[in-house]
Amino acid sequence: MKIKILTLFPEMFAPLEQSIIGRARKNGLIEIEYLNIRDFTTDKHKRVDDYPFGGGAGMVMQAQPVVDCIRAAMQDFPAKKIHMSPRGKPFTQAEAQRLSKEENLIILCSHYEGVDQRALDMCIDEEISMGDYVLTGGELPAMCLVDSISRLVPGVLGSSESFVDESFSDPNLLEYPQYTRPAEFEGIKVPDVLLSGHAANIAKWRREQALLVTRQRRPDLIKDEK
Ligand code: 4F9
Repeated sequence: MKIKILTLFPEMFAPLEQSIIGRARKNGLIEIEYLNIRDFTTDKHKRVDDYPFGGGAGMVMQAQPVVDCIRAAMQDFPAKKIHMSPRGKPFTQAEAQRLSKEENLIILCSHYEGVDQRALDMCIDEEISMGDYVLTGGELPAMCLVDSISRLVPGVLGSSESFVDESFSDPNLLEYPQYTRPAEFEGIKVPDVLLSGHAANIAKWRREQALLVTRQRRPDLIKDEK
């Protein structure tokens, strides 16, 4: 998979060089390229934003550098063009699954005060939100998007990191509690059933725990109990 990220702050993306995504990039499974939107401005002072028509707080990213940057990214690169925005469709694991099947992606990072709407109307296929809160920019949500999509690309996760197959684990439930050695830590013991070696009882316990924690914390995830 190849991803082009369009941003005013390419240095913010250092986390994607670490850990599992960093390894996937070294292995050539994931390719990430950055385009600095400022490099595309025709303004002699390199400005990329201006005051909003109609007044109001904040600055608006101008259409010209954004559109020219997206067009440059699109050269010989047929890709779905995504804008990170609180106005977008809420991101879910199902959306991550869908996008992980794309060969190419272009991700535009902007600032909430906004981008000139004409640039979005002309160039963007989808807007995606990472939650109902406002950030200083779309860079952190873009990193979440890249991370969640990349780990679903075949070969990115090693066998020990392997994601739980959606057909085995219920995507509508939160995870059951996990334990590892020692069997007793500061006087607190691991639940007996997990040490029993009885596979059916362990599966039943885990299912009950997953239901319990989901009912307590995220009842909205359990469709029939809403
Ligand atoms: C984008 C917040 C996606 C949540 C972009 C400011 C954003 C965001 N999800 N906030 N710019």
